[in-house]
Amino acid sequence: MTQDINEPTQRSKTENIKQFATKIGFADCKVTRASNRPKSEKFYADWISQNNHGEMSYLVKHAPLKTNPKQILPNAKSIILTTLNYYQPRINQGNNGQIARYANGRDYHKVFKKKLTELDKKLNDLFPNAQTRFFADSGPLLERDYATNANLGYIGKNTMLITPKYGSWVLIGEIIIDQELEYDSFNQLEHGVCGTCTRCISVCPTKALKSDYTIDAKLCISYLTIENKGPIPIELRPLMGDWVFGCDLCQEICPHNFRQKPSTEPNFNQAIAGSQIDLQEILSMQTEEQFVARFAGSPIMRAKLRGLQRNACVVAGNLKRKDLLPILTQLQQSEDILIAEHADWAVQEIQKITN
Ligand code: B12
Repeated sequence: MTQDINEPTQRSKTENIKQFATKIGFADCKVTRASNRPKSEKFYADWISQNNHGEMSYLVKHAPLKTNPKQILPNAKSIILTTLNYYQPRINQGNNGQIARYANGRDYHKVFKKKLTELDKKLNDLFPNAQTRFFADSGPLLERDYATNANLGYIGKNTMLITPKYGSWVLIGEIIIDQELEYDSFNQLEHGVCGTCTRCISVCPTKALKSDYTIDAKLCISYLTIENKGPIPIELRPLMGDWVFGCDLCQEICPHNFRQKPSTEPNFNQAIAGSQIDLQEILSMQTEEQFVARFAGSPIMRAKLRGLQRNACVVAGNLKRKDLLPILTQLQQSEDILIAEHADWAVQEIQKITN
């Protein structure tokens, strides 16, 4: 049987998908074979067995799925990987808490969900009855590896996916589909290399980055301020500086990030938390309702009021914010022992210079 010349071929369908993805605001879109197992399968297992994941137990639970899309979609054939540029110039005034750039505006999970839903509809037009599953971040796939397989970028010593157009200031989302597409493959020549550069390793105050492209997540300021729900280890507190939610130091120092371009995605520009946060405002919040009213729709919600206040105490102590002593003294009496203890630590840090 001869193929109908009007029937779009795999190549033109793939091209159509990529064009549509960039039209709806993705920075890039590439495709890898679902059966193309990431090279880091063993690396991931070792990373977990060495307890680099700390208390992120979902990473252990996800281990069998991380490199096995067929366990997510049984007839998985292709993974369509997309990136979104989220870079924002930092507007910091005065001595306050810093927020990582990815968390300045609207939660990227929501932004991806909307865009991936649109892309998914497009896929359904091109392949009626196709089965798909999509994720961004919260899914159980080793996203950076699949993104590398699809040639979206390469992994740097800061463990970030570094892209030719936007450096590492991109987030990743993907759609798994049970259809064959035209595939991209990793081409080192299209990317930079880290070479002998170790700036990210040196800049990390908590020494979370190792020289073998690995991170000890338990030491990463991002983990300490977001994923960690308990006390922040005392010896790490002074090293957190003014980071109250996440950290960008290992990206800011990266020479590949000269490629940064402000994101045109309105949801990222619409600052909910902004790049800097008023510590007095955070420390004075009394109810979860106040917290939700201020941060609804923002990634900050993940820390909850309790986590954010804990972090704000540490930053207040590090910045020696004498003006915050009255509110910190009140928090020393908190019924929540986590808050009381962190407030206590901050008061002692501030009094070290004021006495
Ligand atoms: C758990 C997690 C964290 C943890 C652990 C981070 C880590 N490096 O593993 C913590 C809380 C610390 C964290 C922090 C951040 N995260 Co995070 N995180 C994740 C999550 C959910 C899983 C990552 C994971 O499985 N880690 C385990 C390690 C072993 O796997 P991996 O890092 O993905 O990939 C490794 C292997 O592929 C291997 N590898 C690949 N090639 C090679 C080559 C060689 C030679 C070697 C040896 C290894 C190797 O090295 C990679 C890096 O370790 C992913 C989303 C996802 N579903 O994948 C987001 C994700 C990695 N995070 C992301 C972001 C944005 C961040 C922060 C920048 C947020 C912030 N500003 O605070 C920081 C960056 C800190 C850093 N330098 O990694 C983005 C990264 C985008 C990008 N451009 O790379 C992701 C992909 C989310 C998304 N969908 O966009 N994160």
